[in-house]
Amino acid sequence: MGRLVVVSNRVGPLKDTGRAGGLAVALVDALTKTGGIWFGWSGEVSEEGTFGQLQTQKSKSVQMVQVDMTQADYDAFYAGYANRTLWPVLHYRLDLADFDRRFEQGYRHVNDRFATRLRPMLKPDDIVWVHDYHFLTMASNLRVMEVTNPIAFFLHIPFPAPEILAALPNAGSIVRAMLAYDLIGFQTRRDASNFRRFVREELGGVDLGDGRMKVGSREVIARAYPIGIDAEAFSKFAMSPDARRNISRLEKLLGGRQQIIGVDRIDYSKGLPERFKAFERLLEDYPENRGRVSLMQVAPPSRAELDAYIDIRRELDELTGHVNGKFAELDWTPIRFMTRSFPRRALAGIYRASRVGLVTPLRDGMNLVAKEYVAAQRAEDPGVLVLSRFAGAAEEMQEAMIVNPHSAEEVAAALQTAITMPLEERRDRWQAMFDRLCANDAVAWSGKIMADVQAIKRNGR
Ligand code: GDG
Repeated sequence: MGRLVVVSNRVGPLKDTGRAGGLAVALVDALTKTGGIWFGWSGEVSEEGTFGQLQTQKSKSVQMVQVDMTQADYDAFYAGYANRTLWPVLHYRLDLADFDRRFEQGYRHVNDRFATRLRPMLKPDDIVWVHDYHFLTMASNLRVMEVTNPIAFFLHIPFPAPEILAALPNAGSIVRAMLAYDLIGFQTRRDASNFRRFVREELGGVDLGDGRMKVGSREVIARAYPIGIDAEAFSKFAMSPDARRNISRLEKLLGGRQQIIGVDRIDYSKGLPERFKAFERLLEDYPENRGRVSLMQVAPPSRAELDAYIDIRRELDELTGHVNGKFAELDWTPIRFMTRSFPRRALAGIYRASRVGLVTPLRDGMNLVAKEYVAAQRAEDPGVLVLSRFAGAAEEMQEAMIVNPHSAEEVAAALQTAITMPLEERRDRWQAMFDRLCANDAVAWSGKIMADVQAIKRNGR
């Protein structure tokens, strides 16, 4: 069996430092099975950029290879096309998208440069697996360089309905370039079917069934492979000494009151202002919760240099002040909004100490927080997950309280149901979700994708 070569914008960590997310854990697991390379951007900007030296680091059979980019690449490819164009469009936010042709040129250039640097590292038997919206067009560059290895792709964020994607200039050309991949994986059945519909309607492709598409002589697989977490490990995190320390600090602070927890990077896709308003509605419509139920929002800043992110941060500060000013009591603060991050074990403890997990993105590829919240609960006394219908996770987690995040009334009513839910119902709902999380964990996820690519390799392309 050949090696695995993973490409993603950011690389690592190779060792589980307790900071690694499920994705890193799953990829390292897949990489160590066959040995291989994990290639991506170093996170550094330099004058040589992608022409500079490759930075390598090895741990057993896995090699991490990173390369810089120039400031111009960073501006056009990363801050530009990836974050100002593709991220909003793929999250259905045409109103926030910036269509600047220099961004698209920079994006195509960086995809080509990364392919050029990867090419000499590839061996004939390798399987290549590229991740996410930063590298939609990379396989087409590799094919021009006569790479015939099987190349798989996984999109971590949503693939929008064709009606939305059609607004992206040159959408047809970008999706056509994606057909150079042999297998294209999506988070949900809906995303995969949106992609296949685009290929049918805009590129004249033919649906062969079972996720297989034919466009001209080219055949690709476009299926859903919902990403999982390392559920068992996360559940153990929640019982670790670090987690327990945080649980007892929180329990002391709460003094028998209940806590709703939200954990999200600050991003407009996560529906944070809507969430704060829904919590305000809970206190308005169900006044018995005043002084008794609080919302804790952990929100590490991300992409803080972009205007849309500065605006949302300001709005959240204002909403927090407004709700707290209106409802706070001597010994109770309704919203605790923390723009910082916690170590993963501490986070697991915070989830476990919270009666409700509130996950209300307006659009989300999957949302791992929903899964982590469930994995961290106590089997004998679990909390309740309130989950947006627009998170990919909703396809697999129907036992959660599924809500429309745009409706403050609906979210407030679901919160009220969650807060007052009898133990038996909480247990039933939790058990079904937890069992599924363990069966479809991160390792199973990468295993399925690898098995399908191996099959392509065996059958010849
Ligand atoms: C993209 C897609 C898809 C958050 N705060 C802290 C912290 N986190 C961790 C969470 C979770 C991760 O960050 C966030 O993952 P999400 O899935 O919720 O969201 P994105 O970052 O937008 O991820 C998403 C995902 O890719 C995977 O395919 O599910 O839809 O948008 O693991 O725990 N971690 C620590 N401290 C924090 O304060 N340590």
